[in-house]
Amino acid sequence: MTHGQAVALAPAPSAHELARLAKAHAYAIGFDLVGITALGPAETSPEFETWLREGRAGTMAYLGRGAEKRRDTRLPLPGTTHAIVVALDYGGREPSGPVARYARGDDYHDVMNAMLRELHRRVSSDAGREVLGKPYVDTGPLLERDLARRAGLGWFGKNTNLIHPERGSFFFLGALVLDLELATDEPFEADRCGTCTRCIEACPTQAITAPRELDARRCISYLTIELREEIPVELREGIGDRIYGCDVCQDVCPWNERFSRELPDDSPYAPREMLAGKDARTLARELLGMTQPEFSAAFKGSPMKRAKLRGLKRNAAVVLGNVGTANDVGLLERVRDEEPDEMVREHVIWARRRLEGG
Ligand code: B12
Ligand code: SF4
Ligand code: SF4
Repeated sequence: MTHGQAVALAPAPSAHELARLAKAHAYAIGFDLVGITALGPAETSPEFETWLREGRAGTMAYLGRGAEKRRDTRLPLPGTTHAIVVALDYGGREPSGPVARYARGDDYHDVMNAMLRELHRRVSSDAGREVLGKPYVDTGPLLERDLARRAGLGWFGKNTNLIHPERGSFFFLGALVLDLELATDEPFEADRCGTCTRCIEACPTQAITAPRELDARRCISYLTIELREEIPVELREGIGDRIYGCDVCQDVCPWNERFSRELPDDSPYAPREMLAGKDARTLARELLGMTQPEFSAAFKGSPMKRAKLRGLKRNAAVVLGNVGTANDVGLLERVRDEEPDEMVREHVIWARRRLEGG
C-alpha cells in the first residue's frame, strides 16, 4: 500500500454469501443436512399447546415451562433473527435391539452442541463481528421439528418424526439461532406420507392415536426414558424387549427402508462396548445386577444415563418379564429380596410372576 492511500475496507459479505459460507462450514464440521430459516411465530405451536393441554406430555413438566417461548422462535434468545438448522445422522442400518439406535453411543447433546459452537465461531468470523447466538439441541424451548421443516429439512411424518426425502428420519436435529441476516431456504411444504399408515399400525403400544398425534404416555420411548415412576401394568407387555427407547415406527417407514445409512465405525454414535451385539435378555440381566459405580463407569458420556440406574433396572425387569425364561427366576428373586428401591422391586415381582405364571 502506498503511503497516504485510503484503506479500502472489504464490503460486508451479503446475506447470500454468509449463508453459502455457513452451509459450507456446517458440512465441513460434519453435519449431514443444513437449512436456514428466519425466526418468528412457530407455525405448529397451537398443536403443541393442545397436546400439552390434553395431558399427552405425561410427566414431562419441563415441556410446559417454556411454553410461551415456543410460540415464537425469536423469544428464547431476544435479538436473534435467523437460525441455521442442522441434522446429524445416527444410522439406521444397524439391527434393531434393546437400545434405540440414537442412544447406543455418545450423548448427542454433547457432540452436537460442540459442533454448533464451532459453527458459531466460524460464522462470526465470516461476518467480521461477534454475532449474538446460541446452539439448541433438544433441551431449549424450541419446537425443533417446526423450525427444521421451515428450513426445508423435511416433512412431519405420521409418526411425528421429521423425514427427509433422501435420508429418512434417523437423524438428530439442532439449531444455531443468530443475530445475523442470512439468505433463507424454502420451507418443506409437501407431505410425502401419502396413504401409508405403517407406523400407526406397527406401534406396539398404540401411541400414535392419529396421523401426527402422539400420546407420549403410551410411547415406549417415554415409558423407558422419561417416566420416573411405575410403568402402567397394561403397557408393560407392549414394551417387549425394549430396554431404552424405541425405533419401531421409524424401522417400518418406507423412507428409512430405502434411505437410511450405515454409520462409519468411528462415529460417536457407534454402539459402545457395553451394548454392541448384546441381546435384550443378556443386557437386562447385566443391568439388574449392576451397582451404581459400575453403572457410572459403563455409561459415562452415554445418553442412557438419563434414565438413571433405577429406571434401567425397572425397564430390565419388564423386559425379563416379557422375554425371560425360567432360568431368570433366580436372579429376579435375588433382586426382589435385596433391592431397596420400592418401584424397582414392584416391577421385579411382576416379572417373576409372569415367568412362573402366578
Ligand atoms: C418431548 C420429546 C419426545 C417425547 C414426545 C415425542 C413427540 N412426538 O412429541 C418422547 C419422549 C416420546 C420422544 C420420543 C422420541 N424422540 Co423426542 N423429542 C422431544 C422434544 C424434546 C420435544 C418434542 C415436542 O415438542 N413434542 C410435542 C409434540 C406436540 O410435538 P411433535 O410431536 O414434534 O409434533 C410437531 C409436529 O408434528 C407438528 N404437528 C403436531 N400435530 C400436527 C398435526 C398436523 C396436521 C400437522 C401438519 C403438524 C402437526 O407440530 C408439533 C410441534 O412442532 C424434541 C426436541 C425439541 N426441542 O423439539 C425431541 C425430538 C423430537 N425427539 C427426537 C427423537 C430422535 C426421538 C425418538 C426417535 C427417540 C427414540 N428412538 O426413542 C422418539 C420418537 C418417538 C416419536 N414417534 O416421536 C428427535 C427427532 C428427530 C427427527 N428426525 O424428527 C428430536 C427433535 C430431538 C433432537 N434434537 O434430535 N421425544
Ligand atoms: S417410538 Fe415406539 S412406542 Fe413410540 S410411537 Fe414410535 S413405535 Fe410407538
Ligand atoms: S411409515 Fe408411512 S405414514 Fe408413517 S411416517 Fe413413514 S411414510 Fe409416513
